[in-house]
Amino acid sequence: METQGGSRRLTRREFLRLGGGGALALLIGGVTGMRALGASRTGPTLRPLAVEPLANLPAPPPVYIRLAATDGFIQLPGRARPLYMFGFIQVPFDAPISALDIYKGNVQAPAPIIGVDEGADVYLTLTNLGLAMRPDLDDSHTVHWHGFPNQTAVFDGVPEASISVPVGRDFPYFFRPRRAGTFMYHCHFEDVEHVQMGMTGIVFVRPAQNQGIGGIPPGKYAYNDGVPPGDPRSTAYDREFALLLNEIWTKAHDNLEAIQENIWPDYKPDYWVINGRAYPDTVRPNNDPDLPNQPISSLIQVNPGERVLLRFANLGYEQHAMQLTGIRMRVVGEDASFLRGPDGADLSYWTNTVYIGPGEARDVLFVAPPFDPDGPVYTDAVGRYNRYLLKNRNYYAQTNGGLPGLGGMVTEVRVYEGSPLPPQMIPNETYP
Ligand SMILES: [Cu+2]
Repeated sequence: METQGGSRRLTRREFLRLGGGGALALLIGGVTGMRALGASRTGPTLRPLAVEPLANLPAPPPVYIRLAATDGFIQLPGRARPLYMFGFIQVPFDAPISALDIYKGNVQAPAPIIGVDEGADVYLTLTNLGLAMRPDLDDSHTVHWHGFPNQTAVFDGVPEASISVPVGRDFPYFFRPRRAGTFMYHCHFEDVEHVQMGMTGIVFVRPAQNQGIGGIPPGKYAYNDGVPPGDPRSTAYDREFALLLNEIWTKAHDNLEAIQENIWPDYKPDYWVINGRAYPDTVRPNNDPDLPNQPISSLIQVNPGERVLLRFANLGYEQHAMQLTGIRMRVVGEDASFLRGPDGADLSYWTNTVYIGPGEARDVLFVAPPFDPDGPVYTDAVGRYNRYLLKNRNYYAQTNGGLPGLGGMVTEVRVYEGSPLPPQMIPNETYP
């Protein structure tokens, strides 16, 4: 073992061992089903508690992602007509633009979840397919990786400061994530409109520590915490769920569909969604056939005693207060910043309500309680479970278009009897 400048070089044996157990860059969703991009990783290091760039390490293999920008429709409970959206959808990386017509007008909401490894070279090509419903709107689009620290202007996706992608063209963005945590991405072209219309997604960065360093075993960690999983300061987890919060002002969407001017200062949302779905659709499984353009579930299915990471991001225009009734949550990261002081002090905190402003993210851990056979018990295809609601504590956000009954920004944590669930293979995995 050698240590150089705070990072550690690997022996050849360690290098090979780590390369064989590579972490994954994962995407979920797409109207055709779950997708995963593999990227084996060879460059881990134990990081000091403060943020520091990877150094003197072999580069991990690059990751290639291509997103197409277009429009389409989603379903909302209690609303008779589908809702018009803009958005992104994952498409084949090497296909010519002329082969992508099948995706035009077939957008997904929200955009795919993107998970990449710290230090990986990420190539993200954005292709603008144009809008099927509004061919008169020849809007450009961009990808802005919100909160990402090491960007250059040309890859930042702010059109006024760099470039944007016109209809029928590609642009290759390049990122090298240097910091673990939960970020988000969105179009920055006419951003008030395009963000509200659905060009939003979660991107998160897995820490180098996942490969196992020193006394810390390989595993899943939210941050480079520098402590073994049994330590109370650990950020180790068994399952992770990316939860993108948005409100929807349906009038704006209807106006855009009907070629009407929209007055944005009148913003008055009437739906509140997690991963593009309103309750009870939030608890339907991934790739539910009744929600072909909203493939990402928010259902949190867990075994008793498991450690769960919630990756919250808010790309609405309101602050949201997400409450998990009956289970304490520990906030370990805010806006992709690990809550640990420069002297190593643990700055994480316990709460039952996580407050998240627009453009903000939170990394939150909880431990699933034991199954309680005497509590209210429900049954689904997996088995018997206790149910804990994860919900926006504001009553106005628990409705679907003002209709009676529980709806909106609400989902469920299901803790099953026994431990019937297999290890999680992808974020937000569901077991229908
Ligand atoms: Cu856009």
